[in-house]
Amino acid sequence: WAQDCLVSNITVKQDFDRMRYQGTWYAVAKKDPVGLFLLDNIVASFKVEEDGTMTATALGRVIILNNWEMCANMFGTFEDTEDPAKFKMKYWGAAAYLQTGYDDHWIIDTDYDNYAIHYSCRELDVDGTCLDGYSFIFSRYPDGLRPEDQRNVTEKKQDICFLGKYRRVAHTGFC
Ligand code: ODT
Repeated sequence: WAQDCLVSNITVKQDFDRMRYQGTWYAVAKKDPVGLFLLDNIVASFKVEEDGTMTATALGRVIILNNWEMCANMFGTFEDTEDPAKFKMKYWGAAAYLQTGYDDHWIIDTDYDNYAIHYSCRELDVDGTCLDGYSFIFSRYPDGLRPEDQRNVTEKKQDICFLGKYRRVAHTGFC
């Protein structure tokens, strides 16, 4: 099987269960998009509202206006699609000078209790591969993935054609 890196061929978590996905997730690695925003100390917290809508908040260290370092307080609401693991994420910041946007938000894989692999392609290339995208590796623990999850996570990084493009996300207590 030769990998074609077509975004349309990327598989996501089967029967994604948003209820079990709720709660705190620590970003332990990130593949940045063009014009990266969240730097490190990134913690996301997911919730399912009473009407079933998935929402999230995220904290992370950012640098705005090229030299002002702060902890960004971000909010997101997730629109459902025909695939339960594929969402459209509308996001904005607590302050007007923070980033806003509307991104794909796919859950590639998760066991709900330990790890999750997120994927977002912002711009498709003419050949159907991803020209500009980002991805978070999340852990339920701030200190990283369990050794027994690492092999699977590496495999999934390869499946989404981002292997070797991640950097570690530090948690120093900044946020
Ligand atoms: O940091 C970047 O370079 C791109 C990512 C910016 C999106 C941040 C929006 C966070 C909105 C609150 C939602 C939290 C859920 C986070 C899960 C995955 C990352 C989007």
